[in-house]
Amino acid sequence: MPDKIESEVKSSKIILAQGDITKQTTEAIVNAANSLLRGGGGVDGAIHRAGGPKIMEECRKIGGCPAGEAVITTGGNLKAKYVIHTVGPIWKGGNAREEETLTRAYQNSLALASRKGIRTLSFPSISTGAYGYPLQEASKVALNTIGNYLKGHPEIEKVVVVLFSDQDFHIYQETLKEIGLR
Ligand code: AR6
Repeated sequence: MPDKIESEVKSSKIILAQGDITKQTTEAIVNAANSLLRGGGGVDGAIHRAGGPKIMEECRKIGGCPAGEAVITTGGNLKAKYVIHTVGPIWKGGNAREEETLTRAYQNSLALASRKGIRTLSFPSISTGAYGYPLQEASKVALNTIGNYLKGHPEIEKVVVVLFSDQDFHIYQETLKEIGLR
């Protein structure tokens, strides 16, 4: 019985959304950054454009973030109060510990949110754009890691995974069903 309750709680806490993560109203949004924290294209570019120069100023002070780790800045002009910057792995074929690094990127972002008292946060699909991680495999890593974290961390109330394209959204939906969270 307790298992069932746990999985019900867990599933209702993970929400899939389609669109632009910069519009999210969760307390924090997660950025798929690079290890220099110097901005770039994709979701990183969109977050810095929408959030304004304050975020980059803070990133410069922090200096950098190795792959698999996470750091935090304020949200600048965004609706979100914070941006958690994490760095996913660059896909090199699957034998370069990509899965482990991607798992750590999600885990460390969630752990940082917990430490900061953040209860609601949004993730993009880390590493599946410029860094080339195959989407279906990445969706399993993302949703399993978030689901496992939420089991032991009731302080996090809601995690939104924001998918940019229709196709990505459908693949994540299928994965959520497959792994039993929907
Ligand atoms: N909202 C939500 N998702 C988005 C948005 C958005 N506004 N824009 C793009 N995506 P990517 P990565 C999706 O390339 O693969 C940057 O230059 C996109 O469709 O942003 O981790 C950094 O500086 C894809 O599914 O991140 C790094 O150098 C997903 O976000 C590098 O790219 C991730 O794509 C990081 O590459």
